[in-house]
Amino acid sequence: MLRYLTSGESHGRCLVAILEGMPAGLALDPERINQELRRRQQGYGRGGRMLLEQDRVEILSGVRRGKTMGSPIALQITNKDFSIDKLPVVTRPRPGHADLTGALKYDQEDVRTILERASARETVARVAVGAVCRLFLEAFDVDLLSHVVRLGGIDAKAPAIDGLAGLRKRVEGSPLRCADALAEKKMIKLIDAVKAAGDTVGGTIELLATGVPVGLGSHVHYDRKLDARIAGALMSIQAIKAVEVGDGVRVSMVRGSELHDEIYYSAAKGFHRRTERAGGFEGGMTTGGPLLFRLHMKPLSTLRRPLKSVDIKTKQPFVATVERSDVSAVPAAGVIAEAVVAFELANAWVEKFGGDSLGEVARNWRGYVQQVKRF
Ligand code: EPS
Repeated sequence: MLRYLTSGESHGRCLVAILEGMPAGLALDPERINQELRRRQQGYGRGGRMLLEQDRVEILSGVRRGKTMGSPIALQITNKDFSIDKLPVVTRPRPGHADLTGALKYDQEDVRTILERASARETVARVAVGAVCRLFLEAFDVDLLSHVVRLGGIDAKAPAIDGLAGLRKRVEGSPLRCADALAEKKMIKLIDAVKAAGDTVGGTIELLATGVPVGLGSHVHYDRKLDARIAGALMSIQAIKAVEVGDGVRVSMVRGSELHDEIYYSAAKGFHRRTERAGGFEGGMTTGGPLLFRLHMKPLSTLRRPLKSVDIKTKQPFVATVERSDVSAVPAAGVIAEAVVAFELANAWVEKFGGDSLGEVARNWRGYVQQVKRF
């Protein structure tokens, strides 16, 4: 089993993660982690903080001579904006943020105690963990990619691209991680307009994973269903309000005959489907097809345009004015989603194939792939 903890506040000294259970022998180049951290910082619509920070990881333990040791891996990313003790007391909770609810629950008169940890800056640590898991999955040719398919009311056309390599070319380097250049232009215009209005805007991200074999997760018990585990992990990303697997909400609107992926067999391909509407899951197990998730992100709750709220000390209404925020962090949420899915897949992989070293896991995986082929 893999597990991890994150620690750290938005304006604290640093963000920290400990990943436990990663098999020994995986080559771990810190630059690959830094690459993922950089991807998380990108995206049109982000605010001033991303100009300030240059997130870089320090690997504190669990790695010797560039390879994992099988021991817990401690990762640390230092905040340039380490100002938590100097920042003023906050008594004005933002609608939509954890501010008021957290202050009531934790009995805090200073909302800062809550918002510092609730901030999406915590995802720096999750992306670092996900980057390690991604390297592990790469050893088995598993690939993951997210792209933005909606921003505000603007939909991107589904790209007619076969495989993740083609999609990656279109998405990486695009300012909104969007494969539809025409829609992206409109999205950028929308972000500019929303920014001028002091407002924020959300969007939808599609996430794909390929190379996942049949049979990760299990139908036998609710907490082993991998689609549910991944959906839960995606829902835990700040500002995500809905997650779809495969055709998602559409399944309630069509007939069974229009939905289910029919099964075929040929000597060359073995068992296969010609459609992938199930998103790569049946019975909580991976089918061997590509995984598809869609995540819906709400507009961020730090906005310059005033929303009605009440000061928790004076109990007087006020209209908030906030200086620094992102107008949209939808592309970044996609990168974070890749990281959390990478962790869940790596965890399911270690559960299924076991092993304390990368070689042992690989041996078990190869044996299983042969077993499925013989079926
Ligand atoms: C973030 C850092 C934050 C925000 C954003 C995400 O920096 P700061 O609060 O100093 O401007 O840009 O945080 C939120 C969206 C939030 O709700 O707190 C980051 O590193 O991703």
